[in-house]
Amino acid sequence: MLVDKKPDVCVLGLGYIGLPTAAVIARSGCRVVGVDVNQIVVDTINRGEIHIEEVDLDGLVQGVVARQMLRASTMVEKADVFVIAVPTPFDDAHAPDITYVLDAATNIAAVVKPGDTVIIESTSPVGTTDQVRDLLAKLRPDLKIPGITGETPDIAIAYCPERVLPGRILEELTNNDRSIGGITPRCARKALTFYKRFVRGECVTTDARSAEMTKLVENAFRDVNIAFANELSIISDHMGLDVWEVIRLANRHPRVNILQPGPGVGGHCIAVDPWFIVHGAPAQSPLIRTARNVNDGKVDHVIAKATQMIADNPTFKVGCMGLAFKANIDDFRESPAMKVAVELATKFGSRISIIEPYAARLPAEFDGSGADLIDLDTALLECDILITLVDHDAFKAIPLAERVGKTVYDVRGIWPDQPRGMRRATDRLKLAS
Ligand code: SAJ
Repeated sequence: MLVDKKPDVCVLGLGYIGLPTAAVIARSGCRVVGVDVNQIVVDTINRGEIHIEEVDLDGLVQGVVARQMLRASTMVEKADVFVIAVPTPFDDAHAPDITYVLDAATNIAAVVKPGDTVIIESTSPVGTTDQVRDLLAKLRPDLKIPGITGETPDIAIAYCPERVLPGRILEELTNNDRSIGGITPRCARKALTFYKRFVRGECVTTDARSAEMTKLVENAFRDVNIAFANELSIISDHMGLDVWEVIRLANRHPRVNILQPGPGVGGHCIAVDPWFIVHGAPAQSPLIRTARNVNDGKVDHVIAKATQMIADNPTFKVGCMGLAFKANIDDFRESPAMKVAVELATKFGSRISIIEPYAARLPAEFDGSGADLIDLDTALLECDILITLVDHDAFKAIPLAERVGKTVYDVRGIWPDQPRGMRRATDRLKLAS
């Protein structure tokens, strides 16, 4: 009879990826201990509560904690499988910092035993899994390490990036395909067996370096494509064209699918990961570097255009619509919409109102600016200029009848029926005067 002992699992890092991952693994029937350096996070989870917002995560964590399948700790504990899901930030020169991954590996080295599998999920520069292997080999000379020993290794080491979309994490964690890169094919096979327990999508094995690069490439691909859309919007402004009309028509071509321009690229992944490629191969990556610069530059373009519009209409009250880094979420960190709104609030003070259904109060960045937070009804009553910085569903649902007479800078293109852009808005103003 085939004996299927469910592995005990230790997940290191209980953030936006680590906590949902730990909870989904626990739901599959494995006992999981989640590890985080933050005592408050650990206490919160042990109460069956969560410290981040994600659809359906609260109920799942509550359930697996209540059934004692998941608990949190500040200390790494013995387990059969270790999953590293800690942050990998970059420094001012855009160089990746894998200190947290190496710290996690150091803690694992203290408890890892023959038969265990160590998996890195953190987005990492190519070569990180090799570095973790070398560190484990140094710290645990008693173990036969894959890629170093000529015999059957004692442990397996693999890289398996997450690719979930915030707002759909639980669904995508289960249903998305996964790339699993082993230090050796045996390592990949061991990690594959583990992921098959809770992933319904296809799990495809490869080597560790290819898996590391795959993750970076996915986000760089999206960044380059968004940069194309953002550059088109700047060109269209210069040429007096409506970029949304141009994209709408171009996308009717069967092999053209242009993404949506916006105020720039936010979040913690797409604006970061391409730099890991550029840092690894600077001379070979001019396109990826330029795309990053185009997307970062789009924020300045939006600020300049909005500033002009507000300065040209000194009596108009302005509504900045949205602060989140993308639609229908409450995450304002690394958000281009925030950058634009804060800059306009600093320049124009109490003429600026913020509309953000996902905010209970204005973030501290607005302190002292004079700007206020108002609800949608008030904005539609009081604001003469509306600047759409986020494509929240609540904003998209505003009918033209409620926008009539407003001057609109539709940065996100959410109101296709509105005469768009400064050119038309200004024309309309001239006609009205
Ligand atoms: N954006 C645009 N125009 C578009 C699409 C997006 O301006 O047409 C902007 C968004 O408003 C946002 C930013 O790009 O500011 C990023 O949003 P996103 O929805 O494209 O991606 P994220 O950051 O939420 O998640 C990405 C995803 N990667 C890809 O789609 C290739 C996700 O699958 C990854 O797991 C995640 O990064 C990650 O953790 O790496």
